[in-house]
Amino acid sequence: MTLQRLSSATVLPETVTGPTFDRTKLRPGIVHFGLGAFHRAHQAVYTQKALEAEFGPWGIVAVNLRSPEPVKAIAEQDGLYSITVRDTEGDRSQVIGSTVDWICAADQRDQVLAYLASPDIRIVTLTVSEKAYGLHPTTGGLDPDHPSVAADLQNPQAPVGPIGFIVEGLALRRNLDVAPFTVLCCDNLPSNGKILRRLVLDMANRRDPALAEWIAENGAFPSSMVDRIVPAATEETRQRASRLLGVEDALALDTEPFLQWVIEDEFVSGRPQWEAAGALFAVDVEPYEKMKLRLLNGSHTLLAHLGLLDGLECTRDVMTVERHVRDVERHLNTVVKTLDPVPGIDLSAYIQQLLQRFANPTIAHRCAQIAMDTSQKIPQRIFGPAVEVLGQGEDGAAYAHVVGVWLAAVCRLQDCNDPRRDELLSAAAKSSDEQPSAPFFKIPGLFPQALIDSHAWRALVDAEMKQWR
Ligand code: CS2
Repeated sequence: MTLQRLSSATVLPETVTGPTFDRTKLRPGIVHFGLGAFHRAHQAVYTQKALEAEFGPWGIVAVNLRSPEPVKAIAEQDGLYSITVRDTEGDRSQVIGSTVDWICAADQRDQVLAYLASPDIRIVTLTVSEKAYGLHPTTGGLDPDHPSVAADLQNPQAPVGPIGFIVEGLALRRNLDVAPFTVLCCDNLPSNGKILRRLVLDMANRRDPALAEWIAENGAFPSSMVDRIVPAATEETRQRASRLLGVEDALALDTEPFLQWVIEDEFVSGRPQWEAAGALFAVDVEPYEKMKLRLLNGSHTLLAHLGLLDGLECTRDVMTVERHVRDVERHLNTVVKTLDPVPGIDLSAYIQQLLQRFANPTIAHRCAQIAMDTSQKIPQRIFGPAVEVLGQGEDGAAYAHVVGVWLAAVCRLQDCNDPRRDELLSAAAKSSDEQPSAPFFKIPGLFPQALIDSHAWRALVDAEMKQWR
């Protein structure tokens, strides 16, 4: 029997929660770039809860930059989809309906620009992944050779990348005398608001210095720390959702119960009551970002590559191997020493909670998913703290360990899913038994200079790699 698709006509079973506000009254107020799993199980959930607490014009216009598939799927479901929140206590299904419109930017650029220029849109949020920003690996500014940055510099009125869309959107607003929208980065980058501001001002400045000045004076780029483990959906995810919903949901996701969002309260044109949904507004998000990137994401990178080396599929499988658990614990207990106190957080309880989250047996978080794009993720997770502790006279062994495990996995598998794949694989092919890491340190802009210059640290990376040869 084929089931019907989830839609606004669906009568949900009593066990499933759905939006409690009148969706027909919801108006667009936020443009979100990146209709991926993370956004659907994070910002869209917070926005739904905020709307339930205090209704307002904060519907989400979900924009996917390239792939039309999720846009088509959400259109077929009237903007609705479900998440299944899973732990050992059971499965809870929630239908999320905070999305009011959906666009694939590659097919309908003008529609995206019309929204960005509209005074109704007061916030632009982003989850486009680290590699999409066009961040220069050594300067930390805009990389003019990044494909979408290059295209947007060449052709600013017909943007293709996130920075190009934001700059063009702000330029249109300035011409129309409309105040800027707040730009809220939700990707795993340190001081993500500051980084994004720098990239936007850099692109705007190359176009028209007066535009850059206007943005600098009137715009806002709060930083935010986001957290929820959301594995990529599988057929099993969708089948489970159908059983719980009684209808088919092509966008169904599994996720853990944990949910966190810490945001700098710096919005130029208002915002939803996300605190009513549990978000924390802080004057300085940096301590939270550092904690999360170094503890959660850094250990994830370690876990994922241990899994790849040992042929284990998911993080939960790695967490059943005693020596890997010890290894992750060691990493966490070393890294935590680089952190300043984080307001309201007991770091040892946070670490214990992380170990439980990684081991959640109901969440199939694939090691390969986490290992994707490691060259773009590892600077903020591992290199940053490594440079810091080397500068303080420590040996940085914990970080050399993670790097060694990563490079060993690239050499062993002779493959990786990474924008720098070709360079990494050619370094792997040149890797010798003597100094296996040497060719990787020659890849331009991959490692920071302080790590390249530390022979003692590189020897630790080599020692780690040798154990896996
Ligand atoms: C993971 C993150 O794929 C990865 O690199 O480390 O997506 C992680 O699951 C999230 O940041 C958790 O909030």
